[in-house]
Amino acid sequence: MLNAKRVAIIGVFAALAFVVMYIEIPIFPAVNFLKYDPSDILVLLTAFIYSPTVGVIVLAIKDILFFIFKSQDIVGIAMNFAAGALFIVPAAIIYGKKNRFREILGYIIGTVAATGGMALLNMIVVPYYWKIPLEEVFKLLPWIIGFNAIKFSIDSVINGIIHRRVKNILEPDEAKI
Ligand code: RBF
Repeated sequence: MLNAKRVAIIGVFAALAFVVMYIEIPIFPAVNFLKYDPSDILVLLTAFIYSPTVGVIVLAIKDILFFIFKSQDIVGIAMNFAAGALFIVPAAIIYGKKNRFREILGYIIGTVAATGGMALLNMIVVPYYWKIPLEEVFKLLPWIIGFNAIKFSIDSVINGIIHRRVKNILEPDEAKI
């Protein structure tokens, strides 16, 4: 259910995620257009505590703000959104506010979905974006896969450590698991 408190919290999380997205760390020099930032942890928190739909809304607000105020790169933002959605939607659905096992399974399936899905998407997008032949993009594939696997593994571990505590603070009446 969406009450005024929840709408306010969702707005704060979207704003925080937008600011956190300014931390842009390229993990591998070979694919320095892929930049790690921890903002999807805030998105995943809202998806876990509220719902996958709320998570997608927070992800979209974060990306729209970042597009307007920082990057102005529609391809980069679309890829960030696609990666985030491929990760948080399966993770939050599988978790389903159930138990630790479902939560960990959610992280694993989410990370695999985002890593596999983004490998495919990059094969389609990168040849146009960098105007390089597909053979060249194939050489980047291990780095692209590695980047996404690392990015979403970090997000999973941090979310796994903090999500119950954050839930206890935000929704003390409902926080059981
Ligand atoms: N972000 C990801 O999390 N995974 C990706 O596979 C991914 N592929 C991208 C491919 C291209 C061509 C671009 C321009 C960006 C991509 N991004 C990806 C987003 C990037 O890491 C960064 O978040 C955005 O560019 C915003 O700075």
